[in-house]
Amino acid sequence: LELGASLHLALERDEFELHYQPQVSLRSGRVVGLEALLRWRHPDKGLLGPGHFISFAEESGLIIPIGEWVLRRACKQNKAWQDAGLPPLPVAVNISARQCAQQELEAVVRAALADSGLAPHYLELELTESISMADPEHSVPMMERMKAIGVELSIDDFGTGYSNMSYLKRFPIDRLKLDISFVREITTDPGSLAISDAIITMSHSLHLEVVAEGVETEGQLALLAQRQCDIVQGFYFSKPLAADALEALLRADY
Ligand code: G
Ligand code: G
Ligand code: MN
Ligand code: NA
Repeated sequence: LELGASLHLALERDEFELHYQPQVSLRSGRVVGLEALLRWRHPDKGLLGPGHFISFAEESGLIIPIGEWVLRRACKQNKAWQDAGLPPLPVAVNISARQCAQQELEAVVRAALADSGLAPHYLELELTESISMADPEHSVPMMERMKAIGVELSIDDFGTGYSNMSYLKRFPIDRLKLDISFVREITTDPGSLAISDAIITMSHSLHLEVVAEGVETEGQLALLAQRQCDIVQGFYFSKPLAADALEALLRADY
């Protein structure tokens, strides 16, 4: 089968899964959020990450129905955890450029919230820096419509795009996600530390929280804490986990 046909079938056969990676507050040491990450439970090839199919899905437009599935599943799962008595946490969902460009995104988000019963502030949308900055005349009103629904907004992979910083203050966002490339070298490259430090300071001046991505070592964690980073996410705490494993982790953390 051609990849497009396989992805269609995968949706029909319910072969997609969301895995969840915890985000940990540096202040409290507690889990304060989750990022939902898409996986494909392929009948022959096993569990496939987005690297195997997400760019094709974006180019072919299949990211639209797949992205809708992701939003619905993340909201439904998060509501189920809340109903089961777990501490309520926001779940962050990655939104692709094609979804952002769609007028229907607002209706899709509203429907996912309404059908799941999840309160809007427990859903966060991650928009990449390149999407947000590429066409601010479109992205700013889109973000404002999302904030009017009551969802949280973050800018993903921050620091890698060609940001016009003057737009940042116009974005009605809640947090920035410091790109993994800075975190990876933060203990070895003074430039990466300087940029991370500058992004954290600027974010706080703009009343934004900073989430550091890809934290793998004690050393990275210590530097980020020293520079007042708010939240950390990475293999140091946990890989992205299937829903049942994540639930067990939350029960232990609670
Ligand atoms: O763990 P990881 O391999 O899950 O993710 C790889 C890339 O795929 C990341 O850039 C991530 O943002 C992207 N990605 C993961 N899940 C989704 C999703 O549900 N939708 C979109 N558009 N991108 C995703
Ligand atoms: O682009 P985005 O931030 O949405 O993608 C997150 C990606 O980073 C996923 O592929 C996820 O599996 C991966 N990831 C999460 N934590 C770590 C980490 O500590 N190290 C590395 N190398 N990748 C990570
Ligand atoms: Mn992300
Ligand atoms: Na990222």
